[in-house]
Amino acid sequence: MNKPVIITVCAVGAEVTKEQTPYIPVTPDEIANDVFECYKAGASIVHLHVRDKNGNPSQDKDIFKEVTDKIKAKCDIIIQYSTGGAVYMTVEERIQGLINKPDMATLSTGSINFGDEIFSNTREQMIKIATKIKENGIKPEIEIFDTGMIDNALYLIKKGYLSTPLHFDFVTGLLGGVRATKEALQYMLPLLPENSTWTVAGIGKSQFDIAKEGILLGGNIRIGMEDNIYLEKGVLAKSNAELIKKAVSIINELYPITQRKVATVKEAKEILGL
Ligand code: KMH
Ligand code: ZN
Repeated sequence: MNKPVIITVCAVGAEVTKEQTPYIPVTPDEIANDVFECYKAGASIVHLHVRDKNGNPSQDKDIFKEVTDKIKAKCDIIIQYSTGGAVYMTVEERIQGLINKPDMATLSTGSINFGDEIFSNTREQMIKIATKIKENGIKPEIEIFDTGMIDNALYLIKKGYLSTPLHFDFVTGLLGGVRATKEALQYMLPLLPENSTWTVAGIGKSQFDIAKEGILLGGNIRIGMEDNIYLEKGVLAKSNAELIKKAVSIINELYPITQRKVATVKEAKEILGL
């Protein structure tokens, strides 16, 4: 059998509001319950953002701890903290939760337009985040929003801020970033360092189409309301678990071609060297 497909659920994010979809989980209990349903459906990693009492994006280490504890009380899903946070946050704010030593944490290796704002990751900011990730013994996931960000990651490896083997996440389909196409993946994959593992995410309507390409190309997938709130055109997903179930059905439909099943947490840990 070929390598199983790791499903990451990006359940919350920083941008989606209850006005856009009433189904976005924002309280610690809403997040933990939805993540648990996603785990039961087949997700083995949760890419985690948290919200404050008003539902606004937060990187507060105590809220991260509360949500992490609630999830861990229910299941052993791999916990990955966002260090991206929201566009207006300082790097210090973005990395404070890493003291909780989650299994994984993101590192975006470059700046990019994000809506009307800039998601800022200057060289100095990247080095600060990479250093904090390393100090806490956390496995990084390198977020690639555009092709040149791969070269920034290679630079950080060369300078010793990152160690291989690395796990990458291609966040495709953001306006101004790399397109959510098979051709874009085929361009980027040979640029990764040897022995890298990778996931693909698609923003908005590209989510399931690019996931399919990722599965066929041997990669892993990120699915969830941070990136896409629709189950299908015009139909809001009522939970992240609904989106995960749809992803699982795609993996199963492709099985005759790929011989790839949905990865368990144990398999995901082996693949990622956790
Ligand atoms: N919310 C975006 C500005 C990450 O989680 O590491 C950044 C983001 C990336 O979501
Ligand atoms: Zn995120």
